[in-house]
Amino acid sequence: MALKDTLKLKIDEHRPRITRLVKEFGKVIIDQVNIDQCIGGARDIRSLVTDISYLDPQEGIRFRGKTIPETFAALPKAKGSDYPTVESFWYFLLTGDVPTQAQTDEVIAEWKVRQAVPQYVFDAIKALPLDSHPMVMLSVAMLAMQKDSKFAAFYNSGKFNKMTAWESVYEDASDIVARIPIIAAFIYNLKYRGNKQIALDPTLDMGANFAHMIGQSEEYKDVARMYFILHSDHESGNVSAHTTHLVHSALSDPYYSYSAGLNGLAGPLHGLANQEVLAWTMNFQAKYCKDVEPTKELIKAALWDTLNAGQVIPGYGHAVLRKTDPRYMAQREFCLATPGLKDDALFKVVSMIFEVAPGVLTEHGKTKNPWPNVDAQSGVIQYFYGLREYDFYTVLFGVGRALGCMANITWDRGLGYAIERPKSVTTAMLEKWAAEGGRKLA
Ligand code: HAX
Repeated sequence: MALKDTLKLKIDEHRPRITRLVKEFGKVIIDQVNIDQCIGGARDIRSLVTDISYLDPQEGIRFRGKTIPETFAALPKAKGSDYPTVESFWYFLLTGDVPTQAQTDEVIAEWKVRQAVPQYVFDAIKALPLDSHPMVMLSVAMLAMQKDSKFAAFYNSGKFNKMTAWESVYEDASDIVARIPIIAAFIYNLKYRGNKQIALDPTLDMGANFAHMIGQSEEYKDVARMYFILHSDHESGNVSAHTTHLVHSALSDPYYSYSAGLNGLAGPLHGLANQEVLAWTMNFQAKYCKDVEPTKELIKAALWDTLNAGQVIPGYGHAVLRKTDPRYMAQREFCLATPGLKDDALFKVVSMIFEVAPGVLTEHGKTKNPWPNVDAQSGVIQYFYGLREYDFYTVLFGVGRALGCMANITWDRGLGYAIERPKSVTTAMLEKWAAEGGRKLA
């Protein structure tokens, strides 16, 4: 059965569960909110629902119930590779089912049709100053495509219907995930390769074609597949996923929604941390290792200098995780298993930071999680394969994150989730409730 038909069945099956929860159990309490959470970024408040992925603080991410190794093991592999195709992962994220090879091939074929990026998108990118950040280019490209949104057209058609609205979200979402690697490759070639563009290869899967379009090696095809899958989804509360969900909850179409999500991803406390990690490591080498080899002592000194300057150690800490991010470990294992990479000088420095930073952060005593997150490792791999322009790394993250954000908003519409609108209070109200020992609940 085609992906969209399977999805329809799944959504139809799921709807009664949501209806029953709201009708029969709507007033059941599942969490409470304190002043810390109210002032401190709504941390840990259980107020979002998604079945696409779940983040356990100790275990890390599960996609549709599967850990990262289980996900990689279960999905059909790309031709001649040990890694799954991104297309099979998309099917899995959307439906929760591991696709067969035939179902995967159907998605690959479907994306080939969808991936034709209109010329005006490239023109919009080119109209920007070349020294614009590549995330600006990606976000502008996303917005430029809005004019052809199928969801917006459906909304404006006068036939808008809540029950079928998800179908046009699915159409836009699929166009976005198929096109975004093509746009990213265009930005890369425009910005760093003197606009020497490479035509897409219609015989390749998404990851392999991205590698081809940025002039990369055969081995990089697996890097792209792994990278896009690892960065796809991290449940709903992170800034990029939450922003995409929030904007779409106003029935803004997927282009508006993901452009907004990308703008959130571009923050240094979120997706831009991968660029920051490389910048930190390069600065460290330039400043502390002019005439000497990097050592743990030098790294420790540099980490303390960063902390004492009131800055964060990029790539470390997490709002939910309380252990080393399994996305970090998956990339580290890739490095250890790749000839050349495991002996790479930059990998060695990053490994030394891994040995030292958790102790330093623990001694510093502020962060709740001193362990590395996904961004601490990802730049090393890109750098090794020759992607040395590290302000591009968040664009790679954005290509992967599109999969999770688009799967989520397709389901948001399928299940008819409401416009998001939390309630504000004033500081004086908090002070009053603090003095009274808590707000009196009716
Ligand atoms: N270095 C220094 N201080 C840190 C820190 C780090 N890596 N991580 C947390 N802290 C500090 C916080 O700034 C905060 O200090 P204040 O009390 O002075 O405000 C304190 O420790 C408590 O923070 P927390 O509760 O442990 O962490 P938060 O949930 O508030 O923030 C962050 C989570 C990821 C934003 C944070 O750990 C951080 O800034 N890390 C560095 C940037 C980074 O790597 N971001 C990427 C995260 C993963 C991701 O989204 N990838 O896209």
